[in-house]
Amino acid sequence: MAKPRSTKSLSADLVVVANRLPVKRVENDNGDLEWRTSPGGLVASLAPAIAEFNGVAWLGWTGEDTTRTVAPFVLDGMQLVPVRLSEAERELHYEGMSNGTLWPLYHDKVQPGEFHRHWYEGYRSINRRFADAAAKVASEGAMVWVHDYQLQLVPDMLRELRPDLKIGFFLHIPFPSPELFSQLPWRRALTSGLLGADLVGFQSPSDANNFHRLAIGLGLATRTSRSGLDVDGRAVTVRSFPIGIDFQRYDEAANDHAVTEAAQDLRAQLGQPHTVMLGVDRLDYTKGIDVRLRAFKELLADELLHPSQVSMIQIAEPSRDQVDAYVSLRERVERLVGEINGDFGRVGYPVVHYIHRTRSFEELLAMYRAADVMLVTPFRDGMNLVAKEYVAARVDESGVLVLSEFAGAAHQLKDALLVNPYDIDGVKNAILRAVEMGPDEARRRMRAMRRLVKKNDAVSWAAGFLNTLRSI
Ligand code: ADQ
Repeated sequence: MAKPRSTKSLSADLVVVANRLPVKRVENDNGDLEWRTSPGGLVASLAPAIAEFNGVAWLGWTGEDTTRTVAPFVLDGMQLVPVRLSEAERELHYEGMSNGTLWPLYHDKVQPGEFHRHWYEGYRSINRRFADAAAKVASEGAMVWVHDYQLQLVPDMLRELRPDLKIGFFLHIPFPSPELFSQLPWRRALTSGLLGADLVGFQSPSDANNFHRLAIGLGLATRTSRSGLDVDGRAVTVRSFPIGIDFQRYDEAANDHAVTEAAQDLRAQLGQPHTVMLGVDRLDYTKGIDVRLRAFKELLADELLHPSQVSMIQIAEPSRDQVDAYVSLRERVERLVGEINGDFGRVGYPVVHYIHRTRSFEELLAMYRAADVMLVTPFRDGMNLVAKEYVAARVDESGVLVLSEFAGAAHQLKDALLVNPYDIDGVKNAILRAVEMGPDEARRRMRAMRRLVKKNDAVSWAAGFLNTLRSI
């Protein structure tokens, strides 16, 4: 890992603007703190593209309370430009407007959101700070790629400052129907914010279509084609770019001897012969963790599944645990886990193994490899990378994926068993089908999904977006 050094003059042909920088400050062997890039994720997908540009800069928050400005630095060939964000600013911009207003609204109001004018003001001022910073770093005619719901005002703000730039925006979460979006008091400002981009990208065609319809409905754009808009004489392209994962990294690591052994150990600990079901999610109310637990509980109560033949592992990554809705979800999930084990477990043999912690890449892989059935049941999800990670990790082409039809991944992974997470009986039937599926059918389905996840990987996603932006 390259040692960070300060940048002298900042000027980049590609500027990535995201809420977070892809780095963490960690202690090195000498006991000093140094920045390290997080493996995987957006950075990995951009790696091949970086070579094509004359300087790449990434703007974002460091993850630390920075009331003072941290100087830009170079790491792994990228200029990293920290944007300062105090605790109080984060409360308005991130916890408030982003996660208290936009997150629930964009996920079809699975939980009611809150609309507060002071949150919006905080959101706007932080978006302004990001736009100002991007305007300073971008070279003449550069491409700027803005990411996600925390920064929707940036494209238009940046266009005003720097009309020479090519601006792209990608939304990682779903985009709601115009009818739902129109509840937002700031609907025009946010829509105009996005229309400042030359290219607005979404996870699925239905998200893109929702935005296309909204912009026309609000009278902020006119239709030029199915994916084209005219905004005051300027062309804006609206398209879907389903995000992918680094297939090769998962595929290779899943074949690793240590991972294979860890998966075998895990299965041995659970008792044999046995069907292992798995859920891996951030502990978020959009992910439908409670749905699959309820379905599992009913299947055990109906004696359609037997506790000596099946067990479930649920890994729930701690997330946004300052927010009331997340606290009550955690209580609900943990009560259900307790009820299932209370009703159906034996001493030393719980039926649900629940882990509320972050797990390492290798540990997750071992679980993916150990699981016969993967349960991905969100009420709404932009894509859901876990579904794709499971497929990439199934190197022996076995295993069955049960997938919500309301995850973006369902547009691509048609060979999963698709379910409506609001229909408990439907989820129960799919789980039973998955448990009982013969190896030939499972292999045929998994093989087709692996081909798809491999072909549409993270690198091809980033290249697809950047090439489209370059060409318009
Ligand atoms: P998320 O809502 O965070 O992402 P997801 O796409 O499933 O959802 O990604 C979660 C990531 O966290 C996966 O890579 C997974 O392996 C990891 N993870 C989950 N639990 C973990 C644990 N306990 N320990 C360690 N790692 C864990 C948002 C959108 C999604 C969209 C992505 C990418 O909400 O819809 O797919 O961005 O665009």
